[in-house]
Amino acid sequence: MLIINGTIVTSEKTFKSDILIENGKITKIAENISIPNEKIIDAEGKYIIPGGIDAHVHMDLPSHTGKSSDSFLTGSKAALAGGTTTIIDFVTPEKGESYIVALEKRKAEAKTCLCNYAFHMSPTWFGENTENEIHQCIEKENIHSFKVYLAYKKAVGIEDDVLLKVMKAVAKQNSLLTLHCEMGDEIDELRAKFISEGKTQPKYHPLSRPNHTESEAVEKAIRMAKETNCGIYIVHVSTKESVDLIRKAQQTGQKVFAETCPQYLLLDDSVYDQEFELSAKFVLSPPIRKKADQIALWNGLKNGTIQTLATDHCPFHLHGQKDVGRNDFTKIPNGAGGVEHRMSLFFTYGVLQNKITINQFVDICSTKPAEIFKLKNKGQIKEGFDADIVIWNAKKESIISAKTHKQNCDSNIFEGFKTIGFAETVILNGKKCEYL
Ligand code: DUC
Ligand code: ZN
Ligand code: ZN
Repeated sequence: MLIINGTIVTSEKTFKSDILIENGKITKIAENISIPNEKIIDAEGKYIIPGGIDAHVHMDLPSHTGKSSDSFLTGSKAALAGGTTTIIDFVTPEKGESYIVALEKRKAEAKTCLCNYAFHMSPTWFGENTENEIHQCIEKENIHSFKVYLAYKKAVGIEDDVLLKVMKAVAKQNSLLTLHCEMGDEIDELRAKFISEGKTQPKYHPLSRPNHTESEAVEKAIRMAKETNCGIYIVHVSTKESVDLIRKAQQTGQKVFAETCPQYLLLDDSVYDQEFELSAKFVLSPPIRKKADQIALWNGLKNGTIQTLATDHCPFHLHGQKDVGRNDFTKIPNGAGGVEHRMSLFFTYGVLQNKITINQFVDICSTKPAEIFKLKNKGQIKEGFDADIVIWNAKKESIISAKTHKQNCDSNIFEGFKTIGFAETVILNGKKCEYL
């Protein structure tokens, strides 16, 4: 396949060139490549960018209301439609279960995935064989990140003694610890207090998880990572205070990476001042914050404190799932979808509003997640790299709606958002995705 006349965008530069693709790889980048009988795509007037990498999604996530509504099949279709060619999901062993056994089960669930995928392993417990299993994940299973939850203590969350053991084991193998940073115990107390006072509506969800419950957890993670010499990646950073702490740690030379998500950049906490039908979809954790936090997050992306934009894609239907918590916000399954619109939202509200450059767009959506999570030959338009390529039409306008999205969910937290920019052609491992 030959792509001609397009404008290639990398982390560093923007230039016109043709691209030759053979056997799923980018084999040549040069001007005026001419090969007879090659399948030609004319990308005149379009950008050519590496396929997006969403480093944080939860397809088929079990909850008390059934699984999150996107399966690997429907969620990956939505990802591809939005220009994302690789997702990183999670393996979450039961407490006491072998990590490797859990991994095999998860691989079976992911068989229907249409795009490329990888996993983070989630240590939910630590036993005698855990260090060996972590080693096996790295050496044999291509897993390069271990994700712990400091919230959700009654389910997947861990206590500090386990966190310390995991950090030491991950540090010893020179790997990366990924963290959901929220102070679980304090949050559990606040939730119980609100419910006991009859404060049951979704608007109490953000009040039960105030900014300091995130930033204190971030502070603790940074401190313990320093003591154990462990590299860390903090998922879904949502507050100004956390950005400040992360920047300070980075300035001392500590290996701390950070991720944020479109919902924290584009929505503010006024979304909770609505009736249940409209506010329940915003029950996700951490919650939607204030405008001042949005500004700090945009600045963090611009100045490099935050390296990646992921989605924490985890949709639940309003009808039949979220509405289980109509009389108790703590029963609403946490999460929302985003994998389909991550890139178009970031392009529209980031690049087109001059908050980031188009090169940063590529870096943050694709190149950095590939580097951080060691996705070999991904995340760049470069000779020898996998041909995961998006031809990006920067002019196409759309309006996001649950009526038209590909995600399997009866609602969308970005309902009504206008987007400019669209993944017009998606090439996955050298083949054009025809069914999108
Ligand atoms: N937060 C959510 O809102 N959903 C899934 C997991 C998480 O951390
Ligand atoms: Zn999380
Ligand atoms: Zn998550």
